[in-house]
Amino acid sequence: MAGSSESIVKRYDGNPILTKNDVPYSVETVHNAGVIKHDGRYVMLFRSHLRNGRSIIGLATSDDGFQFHVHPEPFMTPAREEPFCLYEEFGVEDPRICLVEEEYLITYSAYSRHGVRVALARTTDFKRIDRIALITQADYRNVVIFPCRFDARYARLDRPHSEISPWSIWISFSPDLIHWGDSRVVIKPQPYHWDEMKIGPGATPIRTEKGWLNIFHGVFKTMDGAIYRLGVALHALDDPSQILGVADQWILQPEDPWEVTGHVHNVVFTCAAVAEEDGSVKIYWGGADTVMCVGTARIDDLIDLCLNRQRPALGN
Ligand code: BMA
Repeated sequence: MAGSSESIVKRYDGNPILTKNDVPYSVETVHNAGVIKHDGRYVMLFRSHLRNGRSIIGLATSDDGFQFHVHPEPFMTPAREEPFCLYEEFGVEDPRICLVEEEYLITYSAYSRHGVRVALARTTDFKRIDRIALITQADYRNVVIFPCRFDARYARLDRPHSEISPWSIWISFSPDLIHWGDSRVVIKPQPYHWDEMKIGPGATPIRTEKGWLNIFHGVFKTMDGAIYRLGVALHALDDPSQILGVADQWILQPEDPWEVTGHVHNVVFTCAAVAEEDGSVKIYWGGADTVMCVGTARIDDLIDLCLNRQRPALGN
């Protein structure tokens, strides 16, 4: 296993892999992208701020997962039809992609004067997109759907906002992708720990022999603002509400200049990781809410951290 947190995720030499200069329409940022393999190519759905401060989602494709080419038109802009129109007025953000039974499900944050909700859309070809439903009420973000059902039910990790507890990772289930419930909290921030302020689901969970790998973000508040880092947890294969381990240490923190400085300083934030056949995983993250970056890790190293260098999932 790798010897230190620095070497757990190896940054790609060509970072940042996508910036606003690569986008053929006018945007101010490129970040927090969902990525998945489709027909042997990598498809990326990335968030961009417009000059009015609101976000849209663009599409880029790649043969190798490192060099992406942006599609000439945005992929998703705020809906014009109800009920989505009312809740996407302030923009669409942070898409996650999951392949479930031959359909790509896309969850994203829908912002409006009524708060932030999570919406669900589907596509089979990344050309035509159909919005399915708004799947949370207000004050939820960061929904990642598992790529299979559990006893016929879909499962997702989600992150409700709370006044009386640091924001935590929950799990919910659904018979039809639209109605969600049977919710329970599964991982909480730890006091005086790198994720003390809040945590949230990041990449779509990855199936491994030992369990579901959940790469999430955690936030620590400092006198100089918040620092967003990435951590990792392992959920039981047959029942993802059971946590097998949460790694005590972070696996990635802002270090490169474009992670430390940008639209929001000191942020690495993930919405995607792609497992490869050679036992590696490509982890994609937004740097400082401004650019897209990628790095690779060994899946076995991440599992080892979860199982052998743990902190409590819920307690102190
Ligand atoms: C979170 C979200 C993310 C963003 C992060 C850092 O609350 O808004 O989209 O990347 O803050 O600014």
